[in-house]
Amino acid sequence: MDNQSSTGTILVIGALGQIGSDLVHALRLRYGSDKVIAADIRPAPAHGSGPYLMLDALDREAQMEAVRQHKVHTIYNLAAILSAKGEQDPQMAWKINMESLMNSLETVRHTEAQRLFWPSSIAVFGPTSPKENTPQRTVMEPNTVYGISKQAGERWCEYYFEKYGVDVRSIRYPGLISYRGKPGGGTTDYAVDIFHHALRGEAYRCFLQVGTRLPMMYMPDAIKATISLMEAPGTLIKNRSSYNLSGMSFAPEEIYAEIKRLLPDFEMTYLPDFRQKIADSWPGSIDDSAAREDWGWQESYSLPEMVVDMLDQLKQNGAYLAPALEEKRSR
Ligand code: NAD
Ligand code: AKB
Repeated sequence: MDNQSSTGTILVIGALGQIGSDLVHALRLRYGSDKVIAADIRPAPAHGSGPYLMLDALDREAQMEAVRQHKVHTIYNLAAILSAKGEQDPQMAWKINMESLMNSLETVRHTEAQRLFWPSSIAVFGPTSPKENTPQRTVMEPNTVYGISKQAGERWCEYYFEKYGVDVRSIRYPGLISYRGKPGGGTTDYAVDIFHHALRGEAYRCFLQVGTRLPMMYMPDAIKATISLMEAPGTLIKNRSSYNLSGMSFAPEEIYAEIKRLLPDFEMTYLPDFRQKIADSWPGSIDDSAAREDWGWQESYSLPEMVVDMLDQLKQNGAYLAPALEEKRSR
């Protein structure tokens, strides 16, 4: 398991978000609850299952202190403002996305921490990038503040690896679909919202229009990719900016048809909003051959398999009965 099994702990910043909820769970199962410290700017959840720190990723000293005090060997920094929310306050999105990354890069550079995971996104691509099978290296002219921050972040990751030897690893996640955590203000959020509405017996109004095909991935695949990238020997990691990663691609009407196959009464209508323009600037599919070749990436879930599992999991834990996701987004 490489350095992941050494003494010390793992620090997950932004742990209460959509990815953090699943990642902390998976890391605790793998390495032990006491070895994984969840941290977020929000207070500890009522039913936490391991160590928790309230931490502002913009506070560099606090990040360094947490690493020293808890003998952290690996940081996963997930704190960010996503694409749709970012367009509502570009200055804030730039500040949080860039400063939290710089603080983690500097923390790993100047402390005993040995490794950093920082997620990028398909949002690094823009309207001038090839739309289908978008290559690992190609034209990248993102036109959202989120995409610009992710592209700049990738450059900084590579810079810190080349210049200071910081062992930073990254994935360009597609839109992620999960049953444990709820999405936090992205353009692909509809692909999670739709399940909650369908299970509550409500019609769903999709904010993207018919034909908007985007790269997506089921969260168990994203977690598997993340842990396998982080456990891979450094010699296999040939890319220190960020790896393209692909699971599936679909348009709203395709996921709707899969859900309707299992819940025949479910109905969906379309009312595109400002997120349509963001979605239109992103690829429809991704070439992830570098991740497959370098560290053996292989997805497990197709669209039909993901839909069956999402509905089963949400039914089992009753999560679809939670308040509407729109409430979270408007905070
Ligand atoms: P999210 O919005 O659900 O979670 C982000 C978490 O960061 C939240 O819990 C928030 O409270 C926390 N946070 C915000 N500011 C903070 C600060 N200053 N200090 C500490 N914590 C802070 O986001 P997510 O979907 O879990 O995404 C995590 C990362 O993965 C982000 O970098 C995002 O850009 C990237 N990503 C996500 C997706 C996706 O589909 N979810 C796709 C591509 C990339
Ligand atoms: C978003 O829609 O902003 C995210 C992403 C693809 O980065 N899900």
